[in-house]
This record gives sequence, C-alpha cells and structure tokens, in this order.
Amino acid sequence: MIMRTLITIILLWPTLSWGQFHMIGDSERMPDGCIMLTPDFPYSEGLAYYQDRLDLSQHFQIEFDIYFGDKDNGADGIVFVVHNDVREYQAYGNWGECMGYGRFNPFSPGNSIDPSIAIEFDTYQNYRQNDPISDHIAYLENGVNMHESYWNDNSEDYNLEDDYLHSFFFRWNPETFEIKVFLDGQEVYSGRRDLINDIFGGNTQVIWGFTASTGREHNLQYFCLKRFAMEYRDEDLKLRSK
Ligand SMILES: [Ca+2]
Ligand SMILES: [Ca+2]
Repeated sequence: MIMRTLITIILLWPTLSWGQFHMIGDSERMPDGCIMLTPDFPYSEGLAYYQDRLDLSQHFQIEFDIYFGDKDNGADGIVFVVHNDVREYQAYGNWGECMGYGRFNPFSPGNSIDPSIAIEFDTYQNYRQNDPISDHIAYLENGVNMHESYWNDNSEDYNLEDDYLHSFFFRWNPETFEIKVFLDGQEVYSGRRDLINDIFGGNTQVIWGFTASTGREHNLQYFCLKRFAMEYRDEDLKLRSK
C-alpha cells in the first residue's frame, strides 16, 4: 500500500516545488522552498496558484504547512482556494478582511474569486463576516467570506498566530462528495458538496492555491507545500512543528 502510494505520487507529481506556482501581488518565494503570501506589513495581499489544474473526478489529498505569524492579534489570515474564475491564474479578491479571496459586502457583487470553494484560516475578528472573537477555520463558497459556522476548538482563546508551522490536509472524495480538512492532526471541517455540478458547472478541471492579506493589523504569512497524494491514510496526519 505504501509503495503503491509512493509510486503513484512519483508518477503523477514528479517534482513539487515553489517554481510551479503563479504568484500575484506581494507573494514571494522563500529560500527554503516555501512561499510568502504577505510580509509583516499593513495592507498587503499575495496569492499563489499551482500551475497544474486539479481533476475533481479523482480522489486526492493536498498536504502543506502554513505559518500565520507570531503576533496573536495580527491579521488577517490565509485562504486555501479551489476555483474556476474566468481570470484563471490572475484571479484575486479584496484585501483586509477579504483575505485576498472575497468581497467586502457579502450581499452584493464585487471583486472576488468566483466560482470557488475555500477554507479560510482567519486570524482577525470582523463583524461583517460573522467572525468569532477567536481565530477560526471555516468553509466558504463563491467569494463570500461570511460564514454561519466555524471551528475554533471550542475555545475563545484559540490562536493560530503562535510562531508554529501548522500541518494542513485537504481531502476530496469524488464518489461521496466528501470534503475533509485536518489541521495539526484534528478534523476541523467535514462536509458533502457535489463540487463538479453544484459549484463548477460540470467542469472537473479547476485551479487551486492560496490567498492572504493584511489590513491595519498584520503578520508574516506563508505556506510550504509538502505532498500531493492520490491515496491517503489517517495515520499520515501530522502535528504542528517549529
Ligand atoms: Ca490570534
Ligand atoms: Ca476575519
């Protein structure tokens, strides 16, 4: 099983590296193979899209580490996005509370990445987006940052900006339409959605990547891609690291 997984990964994704990402805005390559999305500076926005499209008719798991900075009250967070916006690799949303993904007013049209689904790692409370006081993780769709539910480990003190690298897994099952998200080995989101038909109009080939921004408050924010797997096991889930 392990050998088959390894062979599959090697055949389908021979070299995963930061050289394969399209960069927009303030994003920059880092010397250790990671990609900075925002510097620790106000009103920044950066995005990075992987050059090869995802095939939603296949099982997959994308694994990476993300860093949200070292200031508990910094901002604004990182979004993992899967999209089919007509702007393709140049698609972006607004800064600040929109985290490079969405639009300021969730109820009216505006610049945002659409159609899309996304997982936000939000480190700053914005009342317009229904954010809790704590840092949190939430599932989003079609360029709307506002969310009814979220995960914060049932703690008002939950903090992502702890100077650690956080292990993030995004898993898709095309047979059950199940999306699962794990952070530091814990399941933080699970839901079912027919992404191909209900979001992407029958299209199975979609772009994926990361968006992030800062506002008045800020933090250094970056990600490091670890692995793209067509097969996966819960035993492979990982904890945070320095
Ligand atoms: Ca925080
Ligand atoms: Ca927020």
